[in-house]
This record gives sequence, C-alpha cells and structure tokens, in this order.
Amino acid sequence: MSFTNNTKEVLRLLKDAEGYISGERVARGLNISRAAVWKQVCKLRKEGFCIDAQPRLGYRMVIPPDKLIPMEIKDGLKTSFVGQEIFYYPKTESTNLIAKNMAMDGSKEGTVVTAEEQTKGRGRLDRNWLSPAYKNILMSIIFRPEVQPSQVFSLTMLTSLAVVKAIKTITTLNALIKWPNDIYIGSKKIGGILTEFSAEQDRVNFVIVGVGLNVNFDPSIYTEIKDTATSLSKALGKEISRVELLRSILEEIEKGYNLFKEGRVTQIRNEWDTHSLIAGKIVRITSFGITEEGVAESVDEDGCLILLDYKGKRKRIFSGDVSLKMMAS
Ligand code: BTX
Repeated sequence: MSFTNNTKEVLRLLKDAEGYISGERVARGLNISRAAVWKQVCKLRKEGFCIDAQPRLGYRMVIPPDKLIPMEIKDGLKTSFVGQEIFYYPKTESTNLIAKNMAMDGSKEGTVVTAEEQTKGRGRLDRNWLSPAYKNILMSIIFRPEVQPSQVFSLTMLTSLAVVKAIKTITTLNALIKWPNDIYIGSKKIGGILTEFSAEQDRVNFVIVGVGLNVNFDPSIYTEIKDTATSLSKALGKEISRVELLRSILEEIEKGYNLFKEGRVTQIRNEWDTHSLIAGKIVRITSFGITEEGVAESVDEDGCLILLDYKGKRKRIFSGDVSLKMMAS
C-alpha cells in the first residue's frame, strides 16, 4: 500500500494527541474534509494501527503495541534502499518463503518482509525456528548482488555483524556471533540468520537473508529451547522496542552491503572477527557426515571458517551443510 503525505500527517496528529482528537480538528489542521480524514484512518487501520473512533470525541490512537508495521519502521529509517519497500504479515508460513516468491516475481533489492508469527519458520538444515506472535523480530531481505555463488555467504557475515552492532546501539548488550549464522548472548542463543539463494553456475539471481531475533519473549515456554536460548528482554530485565531495533538492523545491513558492493569485504571480515564467539576456541565440525576438530582461527572473505587442525594444517570450511560444536578449551 502506498501512503500519501496526508496519511503520514494524520498518523502524526493521532500519535501526538493526548487522548482523543476530533475529526474536525484533524481536517482543519490538514486542510482536508472530514470524509478524507476518515479515509486516512481506514487506511491506517488496514495497515495495522489500532485507532479508536467515538462519535462525539473523535479519534484516539490506542498505544501502538510495537507491531512491525511498515509505516512505523520507515518513520525515521535512514536507508536509501534497504527497507524502503516493506511487506508486513501478521501471520505467514515463513518470511524467507514469501521473500523468495517475491524475488522470483522480480521484487527489487532491499525489499523487506516482516511477520509477527510464522507457521513454518525455518532454520538451517530444515530445522524449526520457534517464535510466539508479536514478541520477536522475524524478517527477510531480498538482495541481488552481482557476485559468484561462492561469495553469497559474505551476506550472512555482514548481516550477523549488523545484528550485533544494532543490539549494541539499542541495548548496550554485547552479542557475539557463532559461525556460521548464530547470534549469542553469553552461552545462549538469541538469534540466527538463514541465507538462501538462487544461482546459475557463475552468477547469482537473488539472495534471501532471513533474520530471527529473540526480543521480548521468554524462551522457557518452549521445552525444545528452554535451556539453550535467551532473549534481549531476558538479558536486559526489560522489554525493548522491536521497531527501533529493526530500524537499526536495517541501517547497519545497508552500510555493510554497501561495503560489500564496493569490494571492501576485508573490513567486514575484520570487524566480524572482533565479535566472534569461537575465535581461538576448540571446535568440532560436522559436514556431510565428516567430523573434524581443531582451533577456529578466523573466517575468510567468503565467510568460510579457517580451522587449524591438530596436525597444524589449516582448512577452509564452507558454511553450507555444517554444524559446529564448541569443545572445552
Ligand atoms: P539454526 O538452524 O542455526 O537454528 C535452529 C535451531 O535453533 C533449532 O533446531 C532449535 O534448536 C533452535 N531454536 C529454534 N528457535 C529458536 C529461538 N527462537 N531461539 C533460539 N534457538 C532457537 C538459525 O537456524 C536461523 C534461523 C532463521 C529464522 C528466520 S525468522 C525469519 C526467516 N524466516 C524463516 O523461516 N527463517 C528465517
């Protein structure tokens, strides 16, 4: 849905009003008819805002319940393409799936899909991603980078870095990245990135980067993750604005993606390294049925892990079908 300045102005007046504001006052303020005000209110309601309308009192914005509504996210968003188009679903199968279909239909780079709830939220290797409605961040972005398929996982790298930087800005918490795609606070998982792409032999058609981040929920509601997961509200002891955090994530992703496009991946990689949970630690890696152990040294520009094995040999581990366990070091 596209929004005119009138829609934005009506929203601003409703947000700024303390309690009810009459339709007549809004109409006068914007130099439009009362019927036009009503039309804008209907548009805003359709978008997801809760607006109460009373015959003699006028309109009142019911405290926004921190929904991931596009207009809210875009209000103050400092990006030029990431998140300039946002599609919002109160409930859907998976934002990655929606974004993939949109990308196949030609949606442009930077398009974002957000959802409050997923019925088939996915992690890597077809694992489940669990999240109750209206509590967390669930979103996917479409990219169309002009790179080789082997370079796609730099996008996982820059996105995980963007997420930890945004968490730091909004909450001051220090989150760390567990290669290849998980975000941790302390020893508990707080989020994950799911990167999927469509490619020919030497060219990428599109990449979908999905982010699931635990914001305001208590993971103990799910037996499967109660001992291994945490959330920002749990770590902070208070709830935070998902909209504000998502805005900051999108801004950081755009900065990282611009560096990537300029070929400055070393800069991303070096910064990523300073937020690595596993750098210097002994890890056990299983990929395609083969298990190896060694010291996780670093990542390279393509997002591959550099593992120093016990014979002193360095190996480059591709992040495709890999699971990583940290061993006591
Ligand atoms: P992953 O494969 O690293 O993590 C999945 C595993 O993490 C699960 O098997 C489970 O043990 C655990 N897990 C599930 N839910 C949570 C949670 N909320 N917090 C902590 N641990 C959990 C990580 O995959 C990538 C996840 C990406 C999810 C996003 S959401 C938006 C987009 N749409 C979609 O379907 N997936 C992505």
